[in-house]
Amino acid sequence: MAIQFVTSNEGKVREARASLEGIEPVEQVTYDYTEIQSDSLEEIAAVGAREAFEGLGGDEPVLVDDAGLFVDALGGFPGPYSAYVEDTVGVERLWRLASGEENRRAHFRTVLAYADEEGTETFEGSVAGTLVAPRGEGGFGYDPIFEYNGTTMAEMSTEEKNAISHRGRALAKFAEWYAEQND
Ligand code: ITT
Repeated sequence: MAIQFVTSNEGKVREARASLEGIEPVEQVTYDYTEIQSDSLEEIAAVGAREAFEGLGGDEPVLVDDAGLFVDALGGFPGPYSAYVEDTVGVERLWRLASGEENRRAHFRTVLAYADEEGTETFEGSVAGTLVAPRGEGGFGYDPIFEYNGTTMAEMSTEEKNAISHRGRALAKFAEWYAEQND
């Protein structure tokens, strides 16, 4: 059965397809679930996944991904507000803000929530890196300013990014759990 990935973000879908290839097909679905105001990505994703599962008819499993970039020197900002900050301030200006800080450490974190008739499960992944001036044409969102081991995520292929990224790690945990369920 295909998994309905409820997201407006094609980059997330590309990464999920690459990671879950041979396990389950991934269909991109748009459904405007409520993004509750919370500091917890787990809670935002789990509530969204359950609402989307029911709203879409309640017969096909759904996946929701709530992610954020957390900048150490800015107290974890933009965190759960990363999408809003990307749309308003933009990636380049967030970099300029961070470039004034001595500590340029940041991490990405994502929570995948899977909902089906049995319930809701969440899978977390994170990766630490350094903020740099934008480089690279690949990836999406904050990838051009996020460097891991000397390479920005926008300079990586989807497979390279999945091998080390927050989402790749969460998808790998999900795939392992999913395989056990369907044994
Ligand atoms: P959906 O909610 O429709 O899934 P979105 O892009 O709004 O799509 P989020 O609410 O999870 O997703 O927002 C996360 C923000 O962080 C958004 O600005 C993304 O571009 C960015 N982001 C998420 N994952 C990322 C990644 O792997 N690399 C770079 N930026 C990422």
